[in-house]
Amino acid sequence: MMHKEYKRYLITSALPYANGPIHIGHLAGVYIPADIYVRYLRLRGRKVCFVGGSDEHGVPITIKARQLGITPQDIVDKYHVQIKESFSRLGITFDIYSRTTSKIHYKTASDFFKKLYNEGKFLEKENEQYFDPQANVFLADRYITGTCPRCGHKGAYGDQCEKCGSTLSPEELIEPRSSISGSIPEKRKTKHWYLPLDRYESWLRKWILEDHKEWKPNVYGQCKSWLDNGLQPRAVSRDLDWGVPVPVEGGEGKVLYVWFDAPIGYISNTIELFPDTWEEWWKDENTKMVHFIGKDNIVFHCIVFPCMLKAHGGYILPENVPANEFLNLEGEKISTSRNWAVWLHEYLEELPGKEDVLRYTLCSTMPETKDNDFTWKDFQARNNNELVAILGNFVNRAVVLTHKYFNGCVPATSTRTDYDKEIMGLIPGTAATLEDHLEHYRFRDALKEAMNLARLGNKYLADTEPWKVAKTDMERVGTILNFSLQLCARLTIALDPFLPFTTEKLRNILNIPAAMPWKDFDREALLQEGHQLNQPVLLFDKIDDATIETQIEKLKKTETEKKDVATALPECTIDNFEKMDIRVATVLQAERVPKTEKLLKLKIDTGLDQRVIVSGIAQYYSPEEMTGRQICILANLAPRTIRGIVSQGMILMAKEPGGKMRVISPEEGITNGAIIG
Ligand code: B3M
Ligand code: ZN
Repeated sequence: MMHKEYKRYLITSALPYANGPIHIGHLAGVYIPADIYVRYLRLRGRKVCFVGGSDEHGVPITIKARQLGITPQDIVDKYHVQIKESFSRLGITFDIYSRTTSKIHYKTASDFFKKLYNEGKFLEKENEQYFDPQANVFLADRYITGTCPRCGHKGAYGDQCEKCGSTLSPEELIEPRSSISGSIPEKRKTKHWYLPLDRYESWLRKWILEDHKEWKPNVYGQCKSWLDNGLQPRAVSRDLDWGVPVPVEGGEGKVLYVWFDAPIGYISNTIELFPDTWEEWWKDENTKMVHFIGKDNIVFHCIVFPCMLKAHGGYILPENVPANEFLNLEGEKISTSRNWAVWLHEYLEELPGKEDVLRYTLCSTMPETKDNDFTWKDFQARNNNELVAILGNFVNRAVVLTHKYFNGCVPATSTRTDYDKEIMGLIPGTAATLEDHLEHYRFRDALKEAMNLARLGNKYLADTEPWKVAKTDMERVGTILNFSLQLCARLTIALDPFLPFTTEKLRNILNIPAAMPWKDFDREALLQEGHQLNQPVLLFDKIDDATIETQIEKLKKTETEKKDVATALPECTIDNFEKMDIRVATVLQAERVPKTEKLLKLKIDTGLDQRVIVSGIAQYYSPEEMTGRQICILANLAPRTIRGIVSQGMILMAKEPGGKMRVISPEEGITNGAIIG
């Protein structure tokens, strides 16, 4: 297929929410492929703008802020900086990495909305929504908690139960409560603006299903199924106080829906980068726009955002949306809440200098057509058996031998054997194959093809054995090494999009001052005869078992710790707390309750009285250990009869991960009856 030649390439990668760090799933899904692609385009001399940035709105950010008692701005400030820095350390070469809380973005998103509003492109609808009468705010679904109608879990959210995984609507929750004030939410009328996607359906059908049959099957398939199911108008505003304010009459107290403003962030960030020329990037048909995203963002980039652009008018549409599937970790879904993830910022600290090993592994296992799995063992094997044993080994042998026999100068070639010709004959096809893979977003195949050059070099050295030939025929050795060094130089081009740190090292070893352009790929003599090489350094080190074990242990450990920590309860009020009479007491006597394994009968002094509490701690404490000890009790818990004994109150205990119960002991010498609160 012929490719249209474009004047410029606008490449976007999903704007990550700035409420947590980046993990390997994000990288393999979005940022590694996008970066490989833009590096390749730049090598080809194309004019490229690679846009990234933080998505700083959305309800999860406000919830996290509330939980931590800080502002949403505090959260996004922290993570924006962390994410931006970790990307740059991994060599992700954005031309701009800005944020959706920037002034320019507020103006751009606001103007975009106003234009659609003024031109009557929205529907206005009033509906009923849950409202918190005490906090005086409408409640996003996430802010309503209650009992899951499916599994009975008490802390289910208005949009989802995290225990059983069901998608819910707030109406389904049993005993819904506002997690802001704890009060019972009530229904109130509220007005919102909707983008009538249904009106764009036939246009979308043609644009995607007919004109973009070349999109990846996973992307095309998802779009088709959305379209076949029929599109509905989508609300583009929310009752929230964190976001871009709705800039029209009646918009007070409302903000743009995060998925309305976030993709406009691509535009805002381009404006920030090119205040004068941004329009040529967004409005000229000679720009090729490509969105790199994960599969959960397909509908927004293939359906919603294109409809927004179409409704606005004047904008180009994406030429492709090469979404990836998901990356799993050690056979399980990556989960940020369970901490089942490899975090980029931690990786960079713990495995310094191994940026390209991560890039290599994630590209090799990229979930291009289906979900894929990252394992630490595979990471180790790819490093040791491929990067070290193939690439590193080949380069090292070629350079070390050149130093040994030719003082580090590229030797002259003489007669080529038939074998030489056979091997060299394999090279000219590589550039074209690589291009074909890269132009079609097949990054795994492309990397394999580039690595095949190193494989070829290794095989060539093993077959020709210059170290043996050196005893008899130095001219022949020169020919072998010249060819090998040309191959090393070619690797600096072929691998540059994938392993930029390594190709830089390699260029230093080969004494190539600047990156060679893609068009040099097929040139036979990339290095001139007599060219002086620098001293070799190893491109890669072996990764030992201990390093891998440490990572696996860390993963397992954080996961068990996290898994057993009870999930947070919905917010409560001081009133809820003040109803509880919690005070310090002393155990006067303790004995086992006969015929039970778990129960101790404790006689205690509460300062108010002496009373009996039966407690299920016999597995953890002997009567002797408890006697004389100060403890904390809930004194006004309604009495219960346990094994015929009336228990008046409850001892406060901490339940360790794993279930072990520990008594909470106050500091020594506190008066019995002292109130805790
Ligand atoms: N922040 C969703 C995500 O990280 C969202 C992407 C926005 S791209 C405009 O999955
Ligand atoms: Zn449930």
